[in-house]
Amino acid sequence: MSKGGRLAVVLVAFLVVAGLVVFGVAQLLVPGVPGGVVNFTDTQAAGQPVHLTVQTVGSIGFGNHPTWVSYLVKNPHTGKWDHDTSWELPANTVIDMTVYQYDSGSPLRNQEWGQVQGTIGRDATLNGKSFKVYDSYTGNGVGHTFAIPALNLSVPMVGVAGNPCAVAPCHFNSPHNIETFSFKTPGPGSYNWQCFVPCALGYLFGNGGAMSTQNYMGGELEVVAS
Ligand SMILES: [Cu+2]
Repeated sequence: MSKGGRLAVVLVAFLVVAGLVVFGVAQLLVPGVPGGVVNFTDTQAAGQPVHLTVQTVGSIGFGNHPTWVSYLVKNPHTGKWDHDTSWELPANTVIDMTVYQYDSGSPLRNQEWGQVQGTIGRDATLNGKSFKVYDSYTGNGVGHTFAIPALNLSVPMVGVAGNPCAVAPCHFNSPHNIETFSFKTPGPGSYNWQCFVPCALGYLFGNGGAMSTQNYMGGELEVVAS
């Protein structure tokens, strides 16, 4: 092969490798492809409370990021657990939320996150008992928060003891806490919800990865006129 030919081969090989590296890095930076939107607008008569059930898991166990913490939602139409964190809800309607918390916890860096805020009655229930604040230095600490910044709503998700379930959806035979609370949707609009506990293990300050990726530790409330 001529010198020019060899140079061309090396150049092409270099460009291919460089292209793959750029593509690989881009893949790491691009947030997960948003999933569908689970529709809760036609699950009950107009004006009646909407029942919204989610679970939090310590590791999703499937997909592109099997080790990531995540939320899942119970699809009201199929009864199945979907890995979608965008939910279409009717405006000005009470949402009765139930959270099955399957993840472990730890003391919070910011004790504010232990407070229940923005819910109807400014409280929540933990395994049937009402509470307004959870001291994360007790029990198994707090794993996550469910927070809607636009509504000043935040509820701590109390951690479980023992071996957290490793593959979602988790079932009642794994250790879990059940929390409930209610809030009222505002007028139509798109409102993000998220977890504020830096729970993305292995990322800078725990805030990358699952914390900043749709369908893991955050999502959207798509509130529509009812
Ligand atoms: Cu979290």
